[in-house]
Amino acid sequence: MAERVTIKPYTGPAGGWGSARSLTEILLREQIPLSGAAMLMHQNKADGFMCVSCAWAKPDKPAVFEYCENGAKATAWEVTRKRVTADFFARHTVTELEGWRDYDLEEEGRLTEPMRWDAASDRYLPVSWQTAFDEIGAELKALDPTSAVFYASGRASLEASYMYGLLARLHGSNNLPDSSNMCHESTSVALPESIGSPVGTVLLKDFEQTDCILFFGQNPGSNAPRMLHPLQEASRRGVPIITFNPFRERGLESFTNPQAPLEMLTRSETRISSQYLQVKAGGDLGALYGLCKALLEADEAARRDDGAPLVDAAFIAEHTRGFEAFAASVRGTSWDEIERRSGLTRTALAQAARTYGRARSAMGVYGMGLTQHRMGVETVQVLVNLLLLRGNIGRPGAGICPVRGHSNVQGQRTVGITEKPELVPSDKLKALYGFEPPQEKGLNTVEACEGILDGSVRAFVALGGNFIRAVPETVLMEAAWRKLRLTVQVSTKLNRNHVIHGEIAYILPCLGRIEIDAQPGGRQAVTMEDSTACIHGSKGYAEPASRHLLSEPRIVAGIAKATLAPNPRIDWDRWAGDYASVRDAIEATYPSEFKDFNARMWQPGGFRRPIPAAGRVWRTPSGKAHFVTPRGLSADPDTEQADPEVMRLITMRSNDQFNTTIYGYDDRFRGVKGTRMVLFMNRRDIERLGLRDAQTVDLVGAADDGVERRVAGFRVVAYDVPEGCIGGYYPECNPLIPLWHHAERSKVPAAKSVPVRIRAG
Ligand SMILES: Nc1nc2c(c(=O)[nH]1)N[C@H]1C(S)=C(S)[C@@H](COP(=O)(O)OP(=O)(O)OC[C@H]3O[C@@H](n4cnc5c(=O)[nH]c(N)nc54)[C@H](O)[C@@H]3O)O[C@H]1N2
Ligand SMILES: Nc1nc2c(c(=O)[nH]1)N[C@H]1C(S)=C(S)[C@@H](COP(=O)(O)OP(=O)(O)OC[C@H]3O[C@@H](n4cnc5c(=O)[nH]c(N)nc54)[C@H](O)[C@@H]3O)O[C@H]1N2
Ligand SMILES: [Mo]
Repeated sequence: MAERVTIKPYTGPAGGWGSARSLTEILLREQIPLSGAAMLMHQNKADGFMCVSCAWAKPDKPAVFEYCENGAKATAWEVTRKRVTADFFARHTVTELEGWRDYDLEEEGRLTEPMRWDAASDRYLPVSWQTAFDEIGAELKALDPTSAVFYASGRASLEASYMYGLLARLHGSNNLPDSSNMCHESTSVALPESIGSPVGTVLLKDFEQTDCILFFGQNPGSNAPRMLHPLQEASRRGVPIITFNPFRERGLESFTNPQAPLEMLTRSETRISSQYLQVKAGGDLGALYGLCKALLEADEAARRDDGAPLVDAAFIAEHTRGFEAFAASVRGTSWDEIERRSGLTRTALAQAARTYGRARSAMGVYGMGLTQHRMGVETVQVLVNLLLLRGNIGRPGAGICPVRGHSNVQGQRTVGITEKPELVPSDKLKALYGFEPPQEKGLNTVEACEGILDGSVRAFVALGGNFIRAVPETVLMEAAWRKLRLTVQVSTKLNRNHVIHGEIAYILPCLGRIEIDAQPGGRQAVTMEDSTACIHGSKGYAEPASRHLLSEPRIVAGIAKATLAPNPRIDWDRWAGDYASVRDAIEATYPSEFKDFNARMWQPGGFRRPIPAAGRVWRTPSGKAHFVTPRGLSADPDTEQADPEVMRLITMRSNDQFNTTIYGYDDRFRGVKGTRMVLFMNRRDIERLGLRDAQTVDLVGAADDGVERRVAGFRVVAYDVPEGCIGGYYPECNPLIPLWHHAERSKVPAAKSVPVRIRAG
């Protein structure tokens, strides 16, 4: 299929008519009948299903249509009428499928029955569920348990995730990386040190009470569109929204609610950001230092002149530690260095600091633009410091708000999918199930990749996701992946990870969350935790895509029974037949988080698990919140820019994808139609490097480590981005990211400032 490529600036709002049109096209393409469209009425409702797209909070009083363009696309993607049957695999060898685009693989529709790769014919052949479980179990048993990895992608329910974590630990390792290792792990490392909680403190209602929003590196128009509603309401109340983002994202500039008829008819737009600061990639640490410096300077001046102080000294004295060291580090950093690293002027930063300093309550919201950098952890911590300076954590309208990705990624961590044994209540697991949970740290995503490259990892089981496409260092990883002894993919759709596979390879197709899950114990519901730590029940409404599909809990139970010695205290079949019994087990393991779990799961808006920092209880060793002082701005090699030909590549999402799932080749908000192979560049850089708009170029890795990294065939697009920074799409750009180029302290691949050079094609 050849798409016509057009590139022209998009000047409309996020939402609006463009959103309505884009959705209609998808429903038609997926052959969704009206009953499928009616499905959307159940989306994100207290008695409905929780969206399979992002993790944004679900209100207790939902709108009639509580879904967004991308949430509806995700629903359509799951309830599509298209099917991948055994017949499809009979027609195509796996080597042939390797040549297909990601888009074409997933467009084939839903997987329908378990398949096993057959080396002789290079085809996937149908296999019975029992044969699959037996062989997987036999292979896992034959390997050293620490050479098997159990990955999870952030979509599976709390119930499936709890069972999966237990399976890995009973098997003998903490090798439980999940997609958050590529995502908000920088948050999960930063926040416990700073405020003693691994997750955000903000609730949806804080958006109604806040006086100022600081918004860093998150693109709500594409990736959390329902968040545009609270942002729109805040903006209408006159709340300043100060945005830090190298790209001018449409969703952060203006929004028309596609579900408000009057707004649509009158084409009225709401301005979202009051100040837009186009920080350089990775320049946020510098920008945050600038905000803190301006605030401290203004505070000193105010105190001198008997004005109202801007720094909340009483809060700092009562609730925090480390202020003096941090303040000294800020004072010791020159404006010159702050401007150079951030790409922002002192004037602009001082203006933002003034706005922040005037606000009674303020919140810091952020996404991948902060976490996916080498200094990702430190940057999040300095954002917390900025909030602490004015007591902006633990009161209404204030707080820290990481915007999580996958719909249950936060919840998976809550119920034990983690490589870190200290985050697991081992004593509880021991008491409940009579075994010694492994105490050795397991592999996170980057370490799992290292183990696959050096051959120490032999088996990879994936509960969802498309690991090989999501990780960095694509070329070396694909070659090493093929040497794995066993690869098992629990999936809903065909993807790259099925066609790049190990010696023994299984595709285990599962029910999606929107589908009816009938078990011996009746029709089942599952639960998930949203970005604000609220836990919701979710019930499927659609007919399953195939009668051969099993639920994720059932598949985990099947692998567990075939792999583990029988344990009289665990009845896997009972769990898989009645998820309420899994929820009882979750409650027994985490009694304070999940008190009365089964009774509370349908509470409108979800029930919130306790977040001590939200009530100013700091679960840190000192019992106080900490101003953590980073090593200083010069610790970040990516913001040095010694060689003017080395560009910082930002890899990001279009408006037409969900991670590695490509819905289409348009990025409406960035004015691109018909292609994903674009390179957004500042016009002055285009001239400086002797290039032309619309020219075709290659990107090559600039790291001096002996590995050749190249992606060919990008079209240069002149765009409003800071000089020295360029933008391209994930996952196409992943071959350019060295595996070692990750956040130093969390090992999140640093996908937002990849050093590359441009070569005329
Ligand atoms: N429709 C849709 N929804 C999704 C997803 C999807 O792919 N499609 N993915 C889900 C997942 S798993 C996740 S993690 C989230 C991701 O959602 P986001 O956090 O929005 O992720 P990205 O699209 O990667 O882009 C991040 C934003 O950061 C900006 N940015 C890049 N570098 C920097 C920087 O150095 N500093 C600052 N301040 N900003 C920077 C980019 O311009 C972009 O606007 O969305 C979730 N929701
Ligand atoms: N360069 C670059 N790389 C990145 C990022 C970036 O910004 N830049 N972002 C990173 C981030 S934030 C993330 S979260 C990762 C995402 O990495 P992953 O979570 O591994 O990838 P996804 O693309 O979300 O996985 C898509 C597949 O999940 C399967 N699936 C969908 N629904 C279900 C379900 O209900 N059950 C099961 N079992 N399977 C299902 C389908 O088969 C589908 O093909 O990528 C990371 N990689
Ligand atoms: Mo993510």
